[in-house]
Amino acid sequence: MKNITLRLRTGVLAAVMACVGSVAMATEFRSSDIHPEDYPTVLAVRHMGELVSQRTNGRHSIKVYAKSALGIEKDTIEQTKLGALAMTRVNSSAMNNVCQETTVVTMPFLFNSKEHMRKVLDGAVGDDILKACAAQGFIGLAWYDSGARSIYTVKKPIKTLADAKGLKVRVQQSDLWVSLLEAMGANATPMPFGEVYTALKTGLIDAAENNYPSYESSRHFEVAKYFSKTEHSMAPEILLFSKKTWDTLSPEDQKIIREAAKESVVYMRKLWDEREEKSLATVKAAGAQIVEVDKASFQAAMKPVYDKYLQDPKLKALVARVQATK
Ligand code: GTR
Repeated sequence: MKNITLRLRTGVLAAVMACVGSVAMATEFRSSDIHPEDYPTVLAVRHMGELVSQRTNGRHSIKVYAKSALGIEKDTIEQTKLGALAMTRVNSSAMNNVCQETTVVTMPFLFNSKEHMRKVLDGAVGDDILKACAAQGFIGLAWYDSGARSIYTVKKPIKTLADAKGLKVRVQQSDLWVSLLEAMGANATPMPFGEVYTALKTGLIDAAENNYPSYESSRHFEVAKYFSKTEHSMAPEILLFSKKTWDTLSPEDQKIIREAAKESVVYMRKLWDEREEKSLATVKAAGAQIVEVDKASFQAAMKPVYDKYLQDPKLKALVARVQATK
């Protein structure tokens, strides 16, 4: 009798344990983004989530919180590091001060074209930079496109480097970005993305810089209508997973997540190319002026930025590898 009770108890306990085990393993990973629901980065992580759900039979899923619902990029990076948040999609620039190697892909006029950028990010250099972030608590899953960034102004268009002198330009919260705008002779003002519209409108800043989709979706074009094609950086987007959370997952699940992230890149690029065209048409129709600039003068001014950052042999080697990628 005693034996039977014991066996029964053990059986019940085993069933409960199995149940608890599977509950603990079924996870909804929260992922943050500052962009609106229809932005390519948001849609791409959603797509990735569908792949993860299918391939784990619903054991894992991803819930994307768009529109800064979980905070500004600097904060979501911190939360991801702590494991309070499983994933975050941010611009590589927001990681510059956290994982130094990301500075490389943010460097001014580094990529010759969209094709060059994609080739570098898809190759060993892209992978090595993603891997380097593990030391800071991040699993770099993928790079997404972010086009070329250009300066847009409220009062008058920028055509040459001299026009940038003394302008108060909002930059992302990254030391590299401060150096970059300072090298242009501008006054760099770091500030979160969500504050830029009002800052432009109230005259706190004279200018900001971004790609067409962000210029359009943020409606900055309403307050800064001169979009000068400086195309000074192609700093890509980065998709990060919390290493703390990652380390609790099985190797099989890690593989599924990695592969789904890589596949979402293909999906994202298609959306991105379409969105760039659509955004350009939207801002033009709304009266934005797209201005050609003397790009060479901007490019020449970037020497101090390279001199400063390439003092670090690690960064210097990575930049050389990017430049050697044809
Ligand atoms: C966008 C980018 C965001 C953010 C923003 C900014 O292009 O997608 O992640 O970095 O620019 O300027 O803050």
